[in-house]
Amino acid sequence: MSGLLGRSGTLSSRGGDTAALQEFPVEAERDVIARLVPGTQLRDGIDRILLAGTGGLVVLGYDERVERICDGGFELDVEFAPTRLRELSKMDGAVVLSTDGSRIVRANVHLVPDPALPTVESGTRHKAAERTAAQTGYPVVSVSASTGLVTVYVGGARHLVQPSAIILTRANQAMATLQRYRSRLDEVTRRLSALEVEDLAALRDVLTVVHCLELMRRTAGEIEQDVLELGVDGRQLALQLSELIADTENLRRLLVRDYLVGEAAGEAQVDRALARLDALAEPDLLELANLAPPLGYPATLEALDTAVGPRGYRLIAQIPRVPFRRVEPLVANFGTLRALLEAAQADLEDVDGVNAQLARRIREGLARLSEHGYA
Ligand code: 3AT
Ligand code: 3AT
Ligand code: MN
Repeated sequence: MSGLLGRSGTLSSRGGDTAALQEFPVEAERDVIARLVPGTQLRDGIDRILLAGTGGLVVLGYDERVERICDGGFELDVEFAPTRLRELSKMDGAVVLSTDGSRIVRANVHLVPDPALPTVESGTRHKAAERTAAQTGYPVVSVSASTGLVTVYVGGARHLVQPSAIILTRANQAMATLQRYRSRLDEVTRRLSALEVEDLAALRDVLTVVHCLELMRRTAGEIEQDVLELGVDGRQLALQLSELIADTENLRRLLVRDYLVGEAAGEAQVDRALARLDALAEPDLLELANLAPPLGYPATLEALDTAVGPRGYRLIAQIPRVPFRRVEPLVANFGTLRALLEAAQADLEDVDGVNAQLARRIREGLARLSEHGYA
């Protein structure tokens, strides 16, 4: 499924008979959106059409398929420029760009796509745009003179190209939510660490952290989509986002590696568990118990009270100057955080690749963890 679907219904895929269209060069929606973001020449041209209020119809590609449905107008073949696009859009009909977008090939064209192709639109401009996109596989942009809405049609889907101000309002709200999740994540993670060294953790405490991570992941995904659509207007947002979610992907993996039921998990098993967490729908996240099955526990309230102990990946990885490649053999050797905490320096040195200096560092780190809750 496309990542663009589902969000506020702006991009909706239609079913229907698209089998005959498979051979056409349908661009991925993401790529099409990227061609239209603020900062691009094409977007500049569209914004100018909006200012002029004339409306517009722009076909983003030209080959024999497009040529066949072009009626009249005139051939130009000039370099693309935002101002030219605006001037040419003052005329009736469509403007056709070369497939790479660098040239304006034709203008004042009447598009005559197959009228049998289904369309949800009612205006003639929008009908023509939707059908032309479906028939040729090239994206088609319509700028509505009456509503000021900009729509891009791609294959059987369409997407509303919204002004940055509207997207930013939405994105900033999501960012505030993400910030709240972040503070909560830091809080519940600290709590889990403290419980882990005391050997007092229950599945509930682990899932509370996982839950927070899943909420963050979904919110971050929405913001990422907005960042994509904002182009140059989204730089600030992108920085904020990457700062907030910096280590969360890593944390997710470490938690799964620490707690997945059964033998110490390999990468493939971890990926599978993470995919199962990903697959949980938003309403599933309302019940903590629903997060238990991906880790191998039943989705029951009683299961939440199960006493659990980590293998130790997450906490050992927190100890400064312990290379991550040493964490693996350490955990493999001792099996649990409990055993690692109880290990003497000499026991640690017995592990492959752990010399006296590293063993001391680990011992000291574990001691700090036990005493202060941080490494
Ligand atoms: P004006 O002189 O601008 O009124 P025009 O021949 O320049 O007429 P336009 O392309 O500006 O025509 O289209 C004006 C409207 O006419 C747009 C659309 O609602 C209607 N229209 C044009 N072609 C058709 C058609 N084939 N079927 C139904 N309505 C059409
Ligand atoms: P607006 O929202 O009014 O801009 P619409 O979908 O209601 O768009 P209209 O019937 O009002 O469309 O037509 C507006 C203009 O769109 C008229 C003409 O310049 C252009 N247009 C309509 N159909 C075609 C077509 N098949 N090919 C090229 N241009 C077209
Ligand atoms: Mn109209």
